[in-house]
Amino acid sequence: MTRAVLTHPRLVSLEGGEGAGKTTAIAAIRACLQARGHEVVLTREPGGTPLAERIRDLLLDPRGEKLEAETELLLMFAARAQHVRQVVRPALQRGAYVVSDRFTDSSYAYQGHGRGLDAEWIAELERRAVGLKPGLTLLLDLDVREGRARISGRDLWPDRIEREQDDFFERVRAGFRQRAAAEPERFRVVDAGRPPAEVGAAVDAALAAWLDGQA
Ligand code: Z5A
Repeated sequence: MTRAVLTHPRLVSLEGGEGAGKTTAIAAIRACLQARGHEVVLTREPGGTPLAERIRDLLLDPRGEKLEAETELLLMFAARAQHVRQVVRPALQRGAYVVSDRFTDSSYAYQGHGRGLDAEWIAELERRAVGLKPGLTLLLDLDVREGRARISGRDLWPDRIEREQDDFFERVRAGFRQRAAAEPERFRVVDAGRPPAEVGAAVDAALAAWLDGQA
C-alpha cells in the first residue's frame, strides 16, 4: 500500500544549523500567530512528549558506546512517531497551529546529507511513521563557523551531535538548502547572519506573507 505524506497548512517548522537563532524566531512566530487570534502549540524535535524527550537524551548524550548512524535515524523517527501521534495531530485536529523547532527535514539534512544514509529509506520512514509535513518551513540559513562561534560560549559540554566536525555541518547546511530549492512553495529561507531583531523581523514578515496568501 502506498502511503502519502500530507501537507498540513497549520503545521509550521523551523529548521537550520547550530546557533541559527531558532529561539528568537520561535518567539516571533508565536507572537505573529497569536496576534491573529490563533491557538499556538510550540514543540520540538527530537522530543515533545515525555518518552520522546527520553529518546532525545539518548540521542544527544556524548557518553557511552558509539551510536551508529542507522540507530540514530531510527531513534529520531521513534521519537517523531510518538510526537506526531501524541501532540501534533491532536493539536491540529482541534484547530491549533503547531510550531515545531525542527521536523523531518532535519532527518534528511543530518542523517541523510550529514551521515550519508539513503534518502529513500528516510522517505519510507516519513511515509509510514509520520504521514504529514509542514505547510510552511522557515529555514534559518547561517554560515557554519558563525553558528559554531555563537554556541561556543554557551556550551561548556557540547552534546554528541555538536561534537561533529565542520565538514559534517557543511553537508547538513547544503542538504537544507537543496531541500529548500526543491520545494520553494513550502520553504522560506531567512538569512540568519543578521542581528537577532532583524532575523525576528524577517521571520515575522515571511510568516505574515505566507498567512495572507492562505487566506
Ligand atoms: N537532529 C537530527 O540530527 N535529526 C533530526 O531529525 C532532528 C534533530 C529533529 C538537537 O536539536 C540536535 O538534533 C541538533 C540536530 C539534531 N543537533 N545539532 N547540532 P536542537 O535544535 O535542540 O539543537 P541545536 O540546533 O544545536 O540548537 P541550538 O544550537 O540551540 O540552535 P538555535 O536554537 O538555533 O540557537 P539559539 O539557542 O536561538 O541561539 C544560540 C546562541 O546564538 C545563543 O547564545 C544566542 O544568544 C545566539 N544568537 C542567536 N541568534 C543570534 C544572532 N542573530 N546574532 C548573534 N547571536 C545570536
